Amino acid sequence: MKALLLAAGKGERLQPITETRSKPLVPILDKPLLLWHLENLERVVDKIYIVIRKEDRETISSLVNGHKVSIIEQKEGVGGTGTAFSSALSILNGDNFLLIYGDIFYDFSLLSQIVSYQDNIIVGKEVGNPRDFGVLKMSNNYLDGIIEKPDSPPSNLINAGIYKLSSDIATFVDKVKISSRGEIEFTDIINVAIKENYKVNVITYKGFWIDIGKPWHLLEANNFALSLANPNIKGEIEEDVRIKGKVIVEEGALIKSGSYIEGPAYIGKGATVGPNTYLREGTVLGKNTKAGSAVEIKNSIVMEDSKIPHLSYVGDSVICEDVNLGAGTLVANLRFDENHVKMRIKGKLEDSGRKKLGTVIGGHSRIGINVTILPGVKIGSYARIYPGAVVNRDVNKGEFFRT
Ligand code: TTP
Repeated sequence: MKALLLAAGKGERLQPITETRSKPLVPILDKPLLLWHLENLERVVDKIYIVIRKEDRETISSLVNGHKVSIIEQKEGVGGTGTAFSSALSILNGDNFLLIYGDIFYDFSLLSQIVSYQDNIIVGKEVGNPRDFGVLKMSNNYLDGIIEKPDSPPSNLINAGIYKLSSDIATFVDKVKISSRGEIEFTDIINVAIKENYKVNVITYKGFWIDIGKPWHLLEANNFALSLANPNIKGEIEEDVRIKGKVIVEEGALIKSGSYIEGPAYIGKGATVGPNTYLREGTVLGKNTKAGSAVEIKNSIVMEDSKIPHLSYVGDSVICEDVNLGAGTLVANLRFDENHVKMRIKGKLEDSGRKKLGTVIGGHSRIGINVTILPGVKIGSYARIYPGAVVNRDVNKGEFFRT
């Protein structure tokens, strides 16, 4: 069996995280999402093909070096999952194949079950907000169609972006038109095929699944990965450090005296924590990061080379690579009225569904001393925040913000 991984999306909703890295490279426990897919697919298929954007070729080629992978560039012109698929038709060769959306994170053990089925399969996942997804219509476990983002969803079962299909699906590619959002959708190819008697069985999956579309989804995916990881201390722990629960400390990391770490937490290679630093559940520090002295971090991702060196609090936040937080930077992650925190996604204010959500700071930004950042505010990459500022609105890429 072969697998086709679609990884040529723009990831606009994930900005500012995707201002400095493409979506397949967002880190889960300090490892690019794409590698999670590859390492798990390699266990169940013989060959993997990844559809990527042309501009990602160099980065992705070096990342996947050593894996059984071929790279296919998505065709130019109208984008979409259907275009990604049709860019890879020549590899099908009459065989059955897995097709996986590259921006999902789930319990990958599902894959061995999927490859064992004889029939065409689509995986359905029950969610509380089906209006945000492609919703599955079915009868007797057979798919009747996929309706994109319907106002009145026929069920809570949505398309999880995991399929096992026969190569005849390729015959329907040319029958699909551009969708209302200006893309060629793979789900439309499936819809046309079903009308012409191509049968697809629906498998309802009960395990963890998330589509990493918006910044807070990255927190949820990292939380799930932490829940599966085994505790492992490879780095150096000084005297008078307290470690509680499941904690992973990678090689070359150093935890200095007086630090208190409540797992689950992940401390990447070469990271330095402390002295006197409090890391709480859900903290993920990337390689060569610095947290402390006297810093508190809770349920947050700090990507490689970023520094939170003195007297700061960061909660429920994503700090991208090579960011520096000045002494006394404070992130607010809860509103006074305790309502859900909203975040602006592609210009539209959206309910994150979370009572606790801090900030998202894009790569290479510099935050001055004594800065306060309000809940749900995003700071673009390469931004500068003037000392003492209260950041109460989104800051653009490269902007110098002062109050
Ligand atoms: P989407 O989440 O629909 O699109 P996106 O990744 O571009 O994100 P955004 O809407 O925030 O800009 O993509 C679903 C999957 O399909 C994802 O794994 C990427 C893949 N994809 C392609 O391979 N090519 C494409 O042209 C598009 C749009 C998506």
